Amino acid sequence: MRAVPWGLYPMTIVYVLVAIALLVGIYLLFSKKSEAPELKAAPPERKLGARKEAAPKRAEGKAEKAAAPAEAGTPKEQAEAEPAEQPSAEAEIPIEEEAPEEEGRPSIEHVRDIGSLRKGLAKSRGEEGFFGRLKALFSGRKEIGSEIAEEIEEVLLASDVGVQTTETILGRVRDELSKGDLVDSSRVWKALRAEARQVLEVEGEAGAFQLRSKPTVVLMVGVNGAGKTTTIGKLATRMEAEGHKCVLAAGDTFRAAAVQQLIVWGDRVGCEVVRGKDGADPGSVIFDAIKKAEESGADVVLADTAGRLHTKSNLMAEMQKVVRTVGKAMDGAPHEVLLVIDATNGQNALAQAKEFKESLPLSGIVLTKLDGTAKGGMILGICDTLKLPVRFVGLGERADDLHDFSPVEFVEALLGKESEATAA
Ligand SMILES: Nc1nc2c(ncn2[C@@H]2O[C@H](COP(=O)(O)OP(=O)(O)OP(=O)(O)O)[C@@H](O)[C@H]2O)c(=O)[nH]1
Ligand SMILES: [Mg+2]
Repeated sequence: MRAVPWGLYPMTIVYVLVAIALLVGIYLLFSKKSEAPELKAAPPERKLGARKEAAPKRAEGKAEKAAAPAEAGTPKEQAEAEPAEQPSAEAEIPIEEEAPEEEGRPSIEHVRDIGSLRKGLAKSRGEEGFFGRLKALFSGRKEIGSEIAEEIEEVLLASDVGVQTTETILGRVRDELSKGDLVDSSRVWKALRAEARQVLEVEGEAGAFQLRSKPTVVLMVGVNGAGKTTTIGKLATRMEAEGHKCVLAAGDTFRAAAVQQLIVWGDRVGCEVVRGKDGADPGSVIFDAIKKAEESGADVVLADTAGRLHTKSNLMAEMQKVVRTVGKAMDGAPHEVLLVIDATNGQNALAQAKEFKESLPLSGIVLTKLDGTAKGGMILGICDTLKLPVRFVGLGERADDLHDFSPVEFVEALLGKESEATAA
């Protein structure tokens, strides 16, 4: 074996080191570039956040404080909450082609939102749930025949969608099926989704309300246990974090515990709670809250009401009286009357909702506890029957478990793309 000249060893080492340094440099350059777009992504605009730029400095401190109730969960809750910070693989599915063009590309926040919506709808998306059962009908079938209409009907009815709404939705599906003996299953699935979206696009202002007056007076109504007080707490948390000053009105004067529950939320969020004596007239408590909000320059009054009365008087008559009194406190108030419906109550909830709609000037629905039901499809029946827009959906008990409702996003989260891949 020939010996290598002694002088060549140092040169070889130098060449190798230079090559390694070059490779490391190129790697660092490329990894920096790929991070850049994420840092530039702008936060989404929200109706309630419209005045965010003008928010006073105190909002920053409040934002941290307001976030506290969400973080103060059990270790299990905290562990579950952490992944929400990072978009999951599932959450990366963008709003697909059905989104109206003017909405443009969803921002990173937006996509994440669908991920958390989907997470909240886990029961409905599970095997035994609304979406899971529908998905199973299409699974592994590239082409399907007219028999699927009956199978879809069965799932819709079992999910409390209601007879009439089920028929409406099936109309378009049947049109698609009538195009041949065997039809491309993805076309049928698309027809189903499109119809679901149409049912949810009720006339009126969907999603979060505008702060159209100072203060904007929001009345929360609904049967006992529906989630009125909790929704007020969630809304106050969010609005204070966005820099909007809230006043809470303890209009459920029939139960001391109800007032206490609102005070706890007020303390957590850091906003004033106006209360009356036990058994006080609820209208007068809300009247006082509006006056206080006017004096202090608050942006919004969130008024709680009773869901059940101990007296013999009728709840609807009492609520009508409250609406009249609120109108006397401020012209144009209440600006929003939101009916809170418990999604786990099924057809029963629908019957109660009809009664509220007949008696009160409702401006929208808050559908709570969607996380607790496998029958997420019931939202279709609610919208179709009441013809009222859904403004928010509740997907848990924590302060940040309230989502602005958007028909496009909701259909994506409930009947999302994942399923089309199976159907195709
Ligand atoms: N899982 C889940 N629970 C919720 C949601 N919203 C409210 N809750 C729970 O439902 C229960 C009743 O909520 P409340 O806010 O007290 O209901 P309410 O309408 O004010 O009831 P009354 O004051 O009795 O009329 C509470 O235990 C809440 O934590 C939700 O979106 N998901
Ligand atoms: Mg309550």
